[in-house]
Amino acid sequence: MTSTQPRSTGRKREPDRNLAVELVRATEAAAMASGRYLGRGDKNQVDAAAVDAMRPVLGTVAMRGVVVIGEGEKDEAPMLFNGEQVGDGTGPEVDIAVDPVDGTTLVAKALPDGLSVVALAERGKMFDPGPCFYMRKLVVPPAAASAIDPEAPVGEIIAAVGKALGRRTDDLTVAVLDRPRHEGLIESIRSVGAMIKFLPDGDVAGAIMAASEDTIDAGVDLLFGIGGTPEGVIAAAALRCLGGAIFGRLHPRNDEERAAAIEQGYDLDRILTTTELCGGDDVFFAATGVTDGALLKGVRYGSERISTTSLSMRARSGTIRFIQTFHDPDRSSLVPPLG
Ligand code: VTB
Repeated sequence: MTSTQPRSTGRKREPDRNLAVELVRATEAAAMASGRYLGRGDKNQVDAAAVDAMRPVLGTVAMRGVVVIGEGEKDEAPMLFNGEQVGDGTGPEVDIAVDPVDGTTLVAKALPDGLSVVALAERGKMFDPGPCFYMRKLVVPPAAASAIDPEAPVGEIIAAVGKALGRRTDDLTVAVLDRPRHEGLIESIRSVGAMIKFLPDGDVAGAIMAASEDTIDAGVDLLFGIGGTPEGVIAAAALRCLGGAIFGRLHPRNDEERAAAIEQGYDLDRILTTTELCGGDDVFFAATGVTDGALLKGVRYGSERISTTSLSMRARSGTIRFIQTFHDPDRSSLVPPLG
């Protein structure tokens, strides 16, 4: 006899507000503004347009947010800097991570998978990257999350993921940022017969593709390599919603950074798990495609409407939404005026 009972984990609650749906408006605005600079070769223009457009929309979201992953003090960015308070001053206290465009160079050069991204977690639950610019990352899909030893050699990890997915190693595709520092890693991947998808930039998109086995068919099965620590935290927020796992180890660029990290109490040998990078029950994630990619379609500027494609996800409910939106430039406040 088949059960007619809906599957339930017993964790359901009364329907409530899903901030991820509101956050999409912020990533849509950033995508529409920055997408105008497609192929113009200037990544700073891409970033500035995205930040300018995103910030006022975040101000309307019912949250008391503090930016913990922002534009950073490094370029003395006047907006969405670390520590800035965002939101309308009501609602939950949250940590907020923004990447107005992950892959500004992707947009400047019209390469795939440039995204605008925002993630929220409960206050104090996002990992603070401190001085640690890079992190060595491994991302695996849900079925492999508890089946691998992140300290094992690359070939063994790929084989374990294959086994967990019921797939042959040489049928798997590994996403890797295309950088000289990954030469050894690339050799190890090739030596076990797996395929490689090189990412010119943008390992948040790569992590989502790797973790989204049964939701987004992007042709990527795992991700390896050294990328930004902030992007690792943002990827962890996405994985809390999607399932799958990220394992990260801080990777200082030089002795000075190593010393600063140790001095500030970071353990450089420790493998950070998904929940250590982004904890708590309430995690929200939104992303909008700026350039066309395997994950999302880029912005289209039509004669009547501008269209955007976005991803909106929430960890507590596990809901994953793809949202296609048609914006009227004459009526929508999300559409920035043409400069
Ligand atoms: C990484 C990656 C990002 O830039 O931070 C990369 O995580 C920078 O690495 O997604 P390099 O120093 O090797 O360029 C991105 O690709 C885009 O911001």
